[in-house]
Order: sequence, then structure tokens, then C-alpha cells
Amino acid sequence: MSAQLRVAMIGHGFMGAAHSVGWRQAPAAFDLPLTPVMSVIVGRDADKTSAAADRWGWAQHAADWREVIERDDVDVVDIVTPGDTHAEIAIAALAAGKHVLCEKPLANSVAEAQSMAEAARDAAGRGIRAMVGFTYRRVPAATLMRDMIEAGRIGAVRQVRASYRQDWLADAEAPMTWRLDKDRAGSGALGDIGAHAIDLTQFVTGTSVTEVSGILETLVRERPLLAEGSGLSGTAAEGRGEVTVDDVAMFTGRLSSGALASFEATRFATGRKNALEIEISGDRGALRWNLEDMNVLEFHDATRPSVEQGFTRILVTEPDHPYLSGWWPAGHMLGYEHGFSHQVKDLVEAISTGVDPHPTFADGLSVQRVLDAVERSSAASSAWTAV
Ligand code: SOE
Repeated sequence: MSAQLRVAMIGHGFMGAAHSVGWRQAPAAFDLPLTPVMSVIVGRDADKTSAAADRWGWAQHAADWREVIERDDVDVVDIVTPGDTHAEIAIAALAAGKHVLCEKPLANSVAEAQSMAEAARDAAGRGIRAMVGFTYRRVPAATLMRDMIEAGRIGAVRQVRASYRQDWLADAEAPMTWRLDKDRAGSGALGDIGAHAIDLTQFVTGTSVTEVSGILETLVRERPLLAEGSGLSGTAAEGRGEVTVDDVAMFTGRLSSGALASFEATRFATGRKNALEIEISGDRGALRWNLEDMNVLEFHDATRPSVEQGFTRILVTEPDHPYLSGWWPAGHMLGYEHGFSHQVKDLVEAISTGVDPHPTFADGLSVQRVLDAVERSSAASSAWTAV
């Protein structure tokens, strides 16, 4: 048994479940240099946190994150809470000498993200690692897209089209949630899912967004408030709450290479359930990927004889691709949850070898700056705004 990495997870919602699957599966799928141990899960509601500990296999549950991050038997702090608590928890955990994995977006503001990136830089000097949870970088098709672009297979990148479309708010009577409260979430579709489109664009192209022109829109301004703790759909509403974030974000971006990009993030794309899509157009070809068909990368090679041209479907399940050797034979497919195991694998290996895992908090700050620029542009009649 290799040395242990004792993990404390702060939070236990949907992302808490996804991260728990990652902590449980990664040591079984990959030969890790350190063995993660699911030591303690932290949440304010004792009953919910205890139930999450039992369901997902956490040895203990606790209510006070400040006490937990100081414990000598905790090595890693995994933050899966809403964005309004990321900075306070991450900075305290790094100061306490704990490695940190923090959900995206990194923070609710550039100022917070800057403080986190500075704390991570200082901690790195003490051998402490920090990572932000943009897991779609860890889908094999996304890494293949990056590698093919880097190898020049589509030539010079001219345009990028990136969108993340969901439809869970298309019903005007869908109830309020913390994701619709600016104080908790920081922004709406822009930060929650637009952040993924921005990070993926920067990751696969190896460039950064330098200026944007955008619009943010709230389509439904108030929604039913379900009884506190009901958790059940159809529970009698107790009044209505104000939506204080964007429902839709649409913006144009200029990349540091000079290429142009268009972005869309929406929770009103009726019929689109979790459609993170990106298409990269180069002068020698194109690549396209869609999370709703996540094992396939579409590739158009414009250098082929015209009679053979068209988008081909690459099934990205061969063992030669990153991460695949840990799973199934070719063609057996990976799912949404596998990215969270890949995230654990890369974090554990980075901690063991003493290097900063990507995406770093600096990468997270880079995305935060784009989010902020879109908000400033939208407030200035969509004027072109520097990141
Ligand atoms: C929003 O519904 C959400 O859960 C995002 O918060 C996640 O980051 C994304 O991976 C799936 O959709």
C-alpha cells in the first residue's frame, strides 16, 4: 500500500457526488503513487452530510470546515461548495499546508481569484499543490483535439465556435436554486457553464482570450421558492424569489493568436441537456467535439483529395489515448464521471512528483478575467472590452 493522501471534501451536492466517484474509482483504475483515502466530508446539515458519507464512502462527516482543514490527518482539501466560499476555504487550506482541488469557476470575482492564485503560488514554494476542476480537459477526445492542433493537423486556427447549452431553466416555473443567486454563484450560465467553454477553448488552442464583446440576459426574473429542505419537486412553493444572474451569455472573443471565437452559454436551449460543443476551423482542416457524444472527435482533413473530403468520426477509445489504459477495451466508451477520476489521477501524480497540476489557479484566474470582461462589456452596450 503506497503512502496515503487523506482527503477532506467540503460540500456534498451534485459535485460532491461526482468528486466522490472520482476519489473512489481512480485508485482502482490507475496505479497511483499515493493512495487517496476518503477521510471526511463536511457540510452544515448533519443529516444530509451523514447520508452523503454513507452513500459515497466517506469515513467521517463533520460540520466545521475551519476545524477540519487544520487537522493533522488531512492532506488534501477538495472544495465543491458554491463559488462564494471558494476563496476563503482555499486560502485557509493552502495556509494550513493542505493541497487543494477547487471546483470551477475558481471564484466569484477577479479579486478573489487573484488572491487564490497568489496563495497557490506561495504554497507551491512549500511543495503544496492547487488545481481547479475544469474536468472536460480530461476527456480523451479533448486531449486529442489539443494534440492534433499542436501537431498542425488543421493548420492555422482561424475561428473557434464554443457553446455550452442546457435547458433545465427553459420552464419558467423551474424553482429557484443557489445557482440563480448572484451572491452565491457569482454569475449564471456565464460562470457556471460558460467558464467550461472558455477554459476548453484556451486549453485546446493553447491561446488566451484577449478581448470580448458580449451580452448577458435574464429571461425569467423570478421563480418559485420551494419549502426549505423539501428537495422534492412539486413541493408547494413558498412565494417567489428574484433571479439575480444571467440565463444566457453570448459573446465574441479575440484570441491571442488573432483568431476569432464565438461563445454561447445558456440554460434555455430546449432539448439540449448538457451540450458543451466546440468546433475549431483551421486553414488545413477542422475539429469538432460535443460532450453529448463525448467519445467521438470529428476531424476534417482539408488536405485530402476532394473526393475523400468530409468530417470523419474518430472513436477516441483506443488504449493509446491518455487515461484509456485504466478502463475498458476499445469501443466500450467512457462517461461524464470518468473525468473526475482522471482529475484525481493527475492531481495525485502531481503531488507525488512535486509539480503543479493543470489547470492551475492561474488558469482559473485567466478564465475569471474573461468572465469579468464579458460582464463589463454587457454593461457597456456590448462594447469590445479588454480581458
Ligand atoms: C450545471 O448544471 C453543471 O452542473 C455545471 O455546474 C458543471 O460544471 C457541468 O459540468 C455540468 O453542468
